[in-house]
Amino acid sequence: MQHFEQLFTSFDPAKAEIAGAATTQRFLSDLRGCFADGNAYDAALSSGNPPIYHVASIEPGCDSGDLHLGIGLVLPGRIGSEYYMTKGHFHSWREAAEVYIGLRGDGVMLLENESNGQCQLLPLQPNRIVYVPGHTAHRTINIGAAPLTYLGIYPAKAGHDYGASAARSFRHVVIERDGRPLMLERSTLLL
Ligand code: PAN
Ligand code: ZN
Repeated sequence: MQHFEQLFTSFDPAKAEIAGAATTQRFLSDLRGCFADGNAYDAALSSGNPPIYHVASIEPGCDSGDLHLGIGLVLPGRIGSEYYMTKGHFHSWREAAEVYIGLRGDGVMLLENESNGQCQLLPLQPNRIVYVPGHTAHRTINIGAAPLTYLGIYPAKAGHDYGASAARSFRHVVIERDGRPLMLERSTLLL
């Protein structure tokens, strides 16, 4: 059953706001276990609990052919040398793919395939499209100095799985090194 008022709407690409949409705000405390440097995380949290990102979602229907969409904004910043990022997830319905479109700022998407562990780091920037295949954990990372905003479109029945496999154990981390992003295997980090 579709909600007519959600079939036509407008959005603010700079603020990542959609008229009338429900918005989820994530703070640093919501990302416990995501950042590789636990000491840097605890230190940052002890001096405050800053917002890290938010997502405004439109969910017009939930039949098997329906689509949902979300506009996200990840603030600029780092915990230790690791950039601010989303929790990241698999879709609960693993086959569900997703299309991301960059709107503002300078970001990357970290993709990790569930079955073979293969990982990719793809640019997420204005006028760029990232196709996230099914069975792929995905995380959005702001590598710039300004807010990163993007639009994501996915099957209504995708669902979000934030379990240990996605949120806590992405095998790779993206850190800032000499002013540039660098992807490293988590297991090689000496902290
Ligand atoms: C996006 C994400 C959004 C926030 O709309 O939900 O970027 O990231 P987390 O869900 O990992 O907190 C999406 O991929 N939806 O499926
Ligand atoms: Zn998704």
